[in-house]
Amino acid sequence: MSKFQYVIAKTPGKSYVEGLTTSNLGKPDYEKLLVQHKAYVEALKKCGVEVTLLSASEEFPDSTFVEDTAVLTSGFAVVTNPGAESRNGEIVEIESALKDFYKKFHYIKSPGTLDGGDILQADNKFYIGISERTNEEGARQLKEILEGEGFEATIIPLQKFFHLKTGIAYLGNNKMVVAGEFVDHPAFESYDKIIITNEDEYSANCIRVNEYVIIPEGYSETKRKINEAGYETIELDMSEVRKQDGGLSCLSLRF
Ligand code: CIR
Repeated sequence: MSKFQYVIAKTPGKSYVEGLTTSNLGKPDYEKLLVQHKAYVEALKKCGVEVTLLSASEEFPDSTFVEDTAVLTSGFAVVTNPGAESRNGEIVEIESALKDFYKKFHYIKSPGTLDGGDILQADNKFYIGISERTNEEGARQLKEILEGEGFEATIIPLQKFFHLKTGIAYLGNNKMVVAGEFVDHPAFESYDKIIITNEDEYSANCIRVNEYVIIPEGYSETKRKINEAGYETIELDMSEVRKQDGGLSCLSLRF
């Protein structure tokens, strides 16, 4: 797995509490969220990356979830076309921030829609989820872009998960963290699977960043399994992020 050098994250605005959610976990506490977001940025720095922290945008309540706006590789960036109307304009700022790092851009175009949360990279392979946010046309466009750039791409229609990466994470060394519908999914048969139980499902959204795997706090079984697989973990309290259907991967673009 290639080493990440850079991360883009974005401070949540006060409007975050009015963002999209299906969680039924109640209104987020904004002050608590800021503390959690700060800890997230600090954890990434500990992993050895340089963090570009964009300032808050009140007009886009969900814009702290920067992952959904782009798909990044070492050689090019794909600016997505986020599937939620209220989030679509988030790509303008992200494209401009990415111009400091990338020369080559591709774009997902309407009627295709695609959220970065539906995209998982495992070495030279990409998995593209079709979800409420990513439609068939968006998935097809991304597959064509990736194959044109020499990657493999497999499209995976989701059954229950919100985004593909809600239930799966790649740790490198052929190790795949899987939950729910991905545990027995034929597409992931060839990986060494770290299986997350239904009750710990939220912790399947974890991120390997260089020498560490960042996991949500409160999942001792997941921590044990990932430690046993040979990774050092950093645990973060994600309570206020979870209330808006977010997880660890959603809060950053890593490249
Ligand atoms: C949304 O509904 O778009 C946000 N409230 C949560 C986005 C989470 N993003 C992700 O899983 N990649």
